[in-house]
Amino acid sequence: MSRRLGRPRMGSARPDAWDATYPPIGAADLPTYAGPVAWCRRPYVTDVDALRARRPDVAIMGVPFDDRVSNRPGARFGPRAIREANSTTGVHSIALGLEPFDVLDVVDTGDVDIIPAWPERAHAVTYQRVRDVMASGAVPVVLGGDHSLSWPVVTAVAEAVAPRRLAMLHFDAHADTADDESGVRAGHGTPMRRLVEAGVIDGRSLVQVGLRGCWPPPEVFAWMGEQGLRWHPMTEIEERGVDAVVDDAMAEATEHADLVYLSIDVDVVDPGMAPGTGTPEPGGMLTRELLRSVRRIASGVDLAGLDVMEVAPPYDHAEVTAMVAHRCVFEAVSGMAARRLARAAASTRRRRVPA
Ligand SMILES: [Mn+2]
Repeated sequence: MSRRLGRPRMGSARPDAWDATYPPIGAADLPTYAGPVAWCRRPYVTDVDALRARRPDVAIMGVPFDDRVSNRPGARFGPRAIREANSTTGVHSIALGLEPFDVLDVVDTGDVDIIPAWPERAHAVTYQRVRDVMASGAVPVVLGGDHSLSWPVVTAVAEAVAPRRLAMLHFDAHADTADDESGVRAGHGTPMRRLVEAGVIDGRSLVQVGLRGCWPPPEVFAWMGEQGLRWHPMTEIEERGVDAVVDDAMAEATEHADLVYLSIDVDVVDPGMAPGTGTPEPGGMLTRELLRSVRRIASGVDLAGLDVMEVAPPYDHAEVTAMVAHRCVFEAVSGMAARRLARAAASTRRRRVPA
């Protein structure tokens, strides 16, 4: 730790020593509960021109929006809670043995300018903001917000990376492939249907992990099968273990695509470990299984973007769900850093091979 605590000057003129000089501690060394709220205390860069000039590797953005939920609202409070759910100034990934911010320039681009109760506007401005941020060359990381946002977000990412083909790895208790929810076609249970229908994601390149409970019904599974979707229910993780399932999911996602988008609905984690979400479903992944999976995916495939959705702080306890989401992003960024380092090492080795 680089922290140098100030020491008062000796020989103070005052008995209380309040004239002592303490060197300022600096924003980076403030405790995590003080100072501005940015993800992992990264620089806060919201201006599009400044982003283009800086060309960061990764851009965090919040979308405080939950007008499209079907059950309990509250995910609009997710982005701020996720940013705050960090009680360490440490930035060392013990799992990967690296400091990601030494490898990648990661900035927090703030929140999309949502107006409550205007969902059509929210989806439009979110789509536009992702396009603007990606023009800087950064990989977008979206803190939700309800899962309906993945429709505009992933559409923007797919358009920005075209003609490279985008796959999606989708961790969720629910498939989010409803045609509509009581007539609503842009709800938080429908985004994956819209993305496949529009051809944004080829059905064969949409791979789901963690499905359980009671939804979707057989006719929706039938549609998913017709589109070529692959899914790995929670029972398969119980039987085969999470690493084997995630290995298969990565192979399936990259079979017909060049880049992967990772979408995480925090309700994939068991509500005992992540209660702060709108549509909880008992019997989910362990936190450590999800964090491990995110780390392996980010270091194992080329990520074009990711989101962590459905964190609803009003139902949370002791910030546990927000901490899961915060760490999902840290594991993803650390995995991307590991992949960058591995690539650099491999190209150095290739250059050393004599001709
Ligand atoms: Mn979802």
